[in-house]
Amino acid sequence: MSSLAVVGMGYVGLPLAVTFAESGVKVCGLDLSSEKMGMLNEGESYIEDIPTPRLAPLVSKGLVRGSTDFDDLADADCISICVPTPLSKTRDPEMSYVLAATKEIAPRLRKGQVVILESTTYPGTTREVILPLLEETGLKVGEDFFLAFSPERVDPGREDYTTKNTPKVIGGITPACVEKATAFYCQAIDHVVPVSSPEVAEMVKLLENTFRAVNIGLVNEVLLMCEKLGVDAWEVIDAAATKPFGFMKFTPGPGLGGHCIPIDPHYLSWKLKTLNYTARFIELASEVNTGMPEHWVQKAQDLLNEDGKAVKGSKVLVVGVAYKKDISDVRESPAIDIISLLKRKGAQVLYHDPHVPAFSEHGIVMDSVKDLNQEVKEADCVVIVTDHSIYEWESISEMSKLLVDTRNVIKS
Ligand code: SAJ
Repeated sequence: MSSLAVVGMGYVGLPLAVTFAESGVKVCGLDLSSEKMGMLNEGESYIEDIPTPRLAPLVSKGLVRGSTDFDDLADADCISICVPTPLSKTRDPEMSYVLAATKEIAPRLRKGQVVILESTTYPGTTREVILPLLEETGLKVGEDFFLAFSPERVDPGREDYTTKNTPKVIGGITPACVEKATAFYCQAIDHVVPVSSPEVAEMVKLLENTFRAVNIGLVNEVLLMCEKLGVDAWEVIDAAATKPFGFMKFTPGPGLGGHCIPIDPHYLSWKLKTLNYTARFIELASEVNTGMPEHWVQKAQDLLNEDGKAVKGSKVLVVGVAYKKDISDVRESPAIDIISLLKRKGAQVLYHDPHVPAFSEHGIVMDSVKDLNQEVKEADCVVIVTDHSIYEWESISEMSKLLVDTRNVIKS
């Protein structure tokens, strides 16, 4: 029976741990949060994608356990690093979590172990950052230990594609590294895709997410162009999507949210800047996407103005603050930017979100209003940001005087 240690038991680490445990691999999850590891050891999940009834039996069978003691790393045949790679305040890669994890691994590294970095990062990280720290131990990569990169492809809230059935790309420092990492991952993951180097694997993930960011930026600009043309952008996009080949549908919206799409492409553009190259599509898409909250706030201002009202002093209700439908995550949510902009203009801003009872982000602390219908009726303007399935849009459209529909959920 092989064993896995997962460093960083968040929205990537916990599903990875559960997937391996369900295939019979014994898993020890390492995390700085004693609270989360305590919940885990009680068989209680803290990640929406992993319901407690799925986790609990694995914990009671001893196939998954949580720990905050990094000495537990020494027992594992394979160590997967699934820690955050956010952007710093100056929008540069924030590598402190990856460095801290690697520094916990290095002194405990033993012969035969496989180390796999899963955190999204810039091409070169595995070879230039992780490898030197691990070889300081005197152990030799490809002989004494094995090192690879394998990008996570978790899509929060999705049920059809899971950690188990989503193809997993793996790039190793040496051929033996790929072989060992692939052999380990094949125990639990249906389709493993070996590539020639960690740099290729690192770049694969950044292409995937840059592809989304750039195409979302494109459709957001299509919205802005169609407004100038007096054409319904969603009708254009829906009709274009009837093309059975050569087109992939993306939809305009409030802007880019989540801890991946708004962030990951900047890891690539940062790396290219160090090589004196400007990743123009990434920068341009970011400019369009980050400008969308302002666009929708201007819409609200114009509607209020037509109603003879200033934004200042008006009651504006934001409906839905999670960064995408039917989840509770508000990280990088454009709704927070919209709320912040409205507050700065002096509006009295309220929000409703059945998945987000309260939030504290970027200095804004708010609770969701309880009675949506009542608040819609009383609001001077309603701004729809997140299109949760739970909402009855027709009733909201009937009750609200002024409506800004960033998701086009109220079919006009
Ligand atoms: N969005 C649009 N228009 C679109 C699609 C998305 O405005 O047509 C917005 C969403 O509302 C959201 C943001 O962009 O705010 C990101 O959307 P997303 O669907 O990419 O959602 P994520 O970031 O939770 O998940 C993505 C994964 N998404 C899909 O594959 C559909 C995938 O890119 C990665 O596996 C994952 O990030 C990751 O972890 O990198």
